Amino acid sequence: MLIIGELINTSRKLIREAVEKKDGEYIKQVAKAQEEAGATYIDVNCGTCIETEVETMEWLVDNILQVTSLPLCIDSPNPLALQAGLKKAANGKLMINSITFETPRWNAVLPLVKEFNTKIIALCIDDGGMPKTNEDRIRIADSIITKLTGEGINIDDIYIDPLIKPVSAGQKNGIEVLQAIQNIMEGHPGVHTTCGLSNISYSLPARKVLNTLFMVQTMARGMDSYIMDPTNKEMRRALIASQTLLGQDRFSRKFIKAFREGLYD
Ligand code: THG
Repeated sequence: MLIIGELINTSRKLIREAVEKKDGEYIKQVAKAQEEAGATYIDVNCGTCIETEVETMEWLVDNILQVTSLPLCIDSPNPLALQAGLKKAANGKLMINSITFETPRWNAVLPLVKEFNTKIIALCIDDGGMPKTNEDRIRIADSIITKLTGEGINIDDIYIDPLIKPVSAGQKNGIEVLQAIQNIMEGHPGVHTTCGLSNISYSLPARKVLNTLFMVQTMARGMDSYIMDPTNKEMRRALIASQTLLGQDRFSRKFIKAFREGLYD
């Protein structure tokens, strides 16, 4: 299970303020907190800083590397920001978030995957845009996996993001993703799937409950990575218990350890 801590994102008010004030201490604190909570990667996203994305990415990466040895997941649609972040962070097995099957983005990001030998998150989007049906989603995923492996990218480095749409916008948006995960992972043994969890609950109340349960449901179909807040206790409780129930916890060791540490009190 690969947990990508999502908290260093300038769409969050406290991160935006820290960037504006050049408060590196706050960034370091959030990086450290995610590592201590069990994150395996730290996402870095400053996409809201449109004019200054490249410099902001460099500043964030510099600060994060001062307190953690976790590898980073550089999160931007902008190839220049990706390149700047990757250059600064060139240690460990880095991750790029993300490539799509849109021709210009594909052509700009694929060389970075090769140059920096990274893991790669691929969104199910092509030149026709976002998938309209679940068949579109599965077809785009198939094309991306075939093309990436054809380019010499190891299947173990590929993380397909099926793109989560809110259930409030379409009753079947949750169940379709579950079917897509199963289809994609069965069709391409060894490939990984990931997603951001907060879209599923957009515009509904009690969002954390919906996000947590959707994580558990997607895990049961094989999803093996999440872009999430690792410091959220309800989420961590559900994550570990679900791993135990799904045969991902030898001798229930993780569950017992978490219990002893008070996670279920
Ligand atoms: N897939 C991929 N990458 C992604 C996403 C995805 N990167 C960005 C995003 N989605 C995941 N990251 C975040 C980071 C922070 C928050 C949500 C998703 C967050 N949001 C607060 C909320 O929703 O309540 C609002 C901001 C605030 O706290 O002020 O914290 O899907 N590949």
